[in-house]
Amino acid sequence: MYCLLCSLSDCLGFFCSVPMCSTHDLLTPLHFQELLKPLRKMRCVIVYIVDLFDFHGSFLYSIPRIVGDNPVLVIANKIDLFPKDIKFSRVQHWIKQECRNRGLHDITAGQVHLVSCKTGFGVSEVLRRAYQSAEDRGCDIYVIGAANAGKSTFINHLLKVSCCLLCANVLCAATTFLW
Ligand SMILES: Nc1nc2c(ncn2[C@@H]2O[C@H](COP(=O)(O)OP(=O)(O)O)[C@@H](O)[C@H]2O)c(=O)[nH]1
Ligand SMILES: [Mg+2]
Repeated sequence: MYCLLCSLSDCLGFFCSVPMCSTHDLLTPLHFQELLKPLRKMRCVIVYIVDLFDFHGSFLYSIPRIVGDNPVLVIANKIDLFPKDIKFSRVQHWIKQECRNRGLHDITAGQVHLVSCKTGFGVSEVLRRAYQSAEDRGCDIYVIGAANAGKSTFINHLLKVSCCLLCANVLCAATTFLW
């Protein structure tokens, strides 16, 4: 792997000293792989986030081994960075094919969601599908993805929506009070 900073520093004639990954015990790729190992044996629904703007860079090549036989919903995130007239079905088809080529053989275009976790575009549909699948299987949902794919933004959006729903319920309860 070759980082952007390395390629720039090559051109500019200085040495890039940014390490490709941390050497801290809790931040090594091996540690993360160990953390994810139990997932393949668990009954769960996987929401797998990839960065659409850096699809191959953010694709986890170990994903087929991580998910096992569990159902996977693919979130192709950061669609807001693409032109507005982009043809969704073609992008979905391309992602489906790329996922299949990388070992997620059962992925269908319907399991690929073009989303912007930043603006919230497409998030409610993917949530509805994930909740439904988790309810049917009676299991939890796990959100996984490479660094910078958008996991935190997705979960923050989720929390914001949940808070709004909670407020809406309180408001509804308040307005339907008899006194
Ligand atoms: N344009 C755009 N940027 C996003 C989106 N989702 C996340 N980001 C940005 O991508 C970067 C990494 O996001 P983050 O949620 O921290 O990724 P994580 O490492 O997977 O938790 C941050 O700068 C986010 O603001 C999105 O839908 N659109
Ligand atoms: Mg994060």
